[in-house]
Amino acid sequence: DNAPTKQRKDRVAYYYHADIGHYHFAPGHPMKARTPIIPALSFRAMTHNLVVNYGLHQKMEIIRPNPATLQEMTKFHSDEYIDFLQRVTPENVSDISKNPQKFNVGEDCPVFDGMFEFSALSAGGSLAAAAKLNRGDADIAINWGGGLHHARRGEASGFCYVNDIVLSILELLRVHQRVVYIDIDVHHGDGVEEAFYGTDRVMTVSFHKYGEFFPGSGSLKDTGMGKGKKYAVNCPLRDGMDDASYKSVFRPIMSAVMQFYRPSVVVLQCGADSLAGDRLGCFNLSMRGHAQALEYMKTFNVPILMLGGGGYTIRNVARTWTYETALAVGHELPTELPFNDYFQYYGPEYKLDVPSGNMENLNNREYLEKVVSIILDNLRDLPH
Ligand code: ZLS
Ligand code: ZN
Repeated sequence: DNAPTKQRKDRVAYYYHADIGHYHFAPGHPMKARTPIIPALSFRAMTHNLVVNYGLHQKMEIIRPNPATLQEMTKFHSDEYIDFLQRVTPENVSDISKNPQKFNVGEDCPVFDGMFEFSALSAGGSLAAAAKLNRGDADIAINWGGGLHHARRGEASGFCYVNDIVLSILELLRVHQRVVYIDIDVHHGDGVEEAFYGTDRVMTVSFHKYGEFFPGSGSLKDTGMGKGKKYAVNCPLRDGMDDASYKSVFRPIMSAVMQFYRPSVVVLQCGADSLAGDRLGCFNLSMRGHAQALEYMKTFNVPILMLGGGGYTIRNVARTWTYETALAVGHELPTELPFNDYFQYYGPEYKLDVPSGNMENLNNREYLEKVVSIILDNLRDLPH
């Protein structure tokens, strides 16, 4: 069974709470409709429904997480901010805080009913998943309700209120000396990078669209500071990244990270807004191109915490995360979609695959080679 060519059979723990699929951000907000902007709702439920109808629940342990407690959230967030999140409602937002702008709630991060409960469930799932890996009780733990990488210590940002990723990495650091964080959402993983910018115990690696795009950070030159210098990696990309281009940057960079840094656990944020046809994204990845990140990281035989993130063409998010769940358990899926509660959303093809589109790729080979070579030079300087 140890033959290197053979895929290891992983023990997978999958965290899902039925409530996570059913929050509505704000009336009049486009995401309350069938095509949510904010990844809080239907597509978590849609993914889970597809996972179950493919029979994947029989191949892994399904666990219903508890909401994260205030004490757990304040391991990263400030007391004042968590207190605000817990108490604020759409009705009292103007009374409760003289200055709600202080916590950056507003257009991108509306105060909606259940906002705190939603965030607590998202964080509770990621925390429980991290603890499961810490105990050695699973090889891969999945929380599609997590991955909210923009939330900061004292404020909300980019549809994210509580940073479940930072919290779960803090949990992993109780047992693991070195943690690698990989972010394949189309947006820069700024909140996680910032939290660990000054430490060498977490290496953050983000692949994202850079240039006139939210949140604006994540340039090649941002590599960490103090003890954390060289332990933040940013791969800035242009519109139209296709599968081959993505692979040509992801593999050499992650190979060097794993070789030089030698982490004992990997956290993979699987934001699906890097797929072709995403409503907010601008990349051109197919489902299989997106999943090659996980496929490649599995070959290192290190435990993996898989998290969700963005994704705004919901039928494609559900397809891709279901496929990645199957990849985690090592089970091949028929491309014909099984009947499920959301079947009509998958027409007219009713197939599993998300194909790439025909958009122009603004990342030419020279550009990508240059980016990779600068990143590899930085990594070679690490103490080893
Ligand atoms: O990574 O670009 C921005 C900031 C603005 C433009 C939008 N307005 C509303 C605020 C100011 C500069 N925000 C981004 C945030 C993207 C967050 C990605 C999260 C993640 O995928 C992880 C989960 C943005 N892009 C698009 C919108 N906001 C946006 C589009 C449409 C709407 C409706 C609801 C709200 C206001 C009108 C909104 C936001
Ligand atoms: Zn995103």
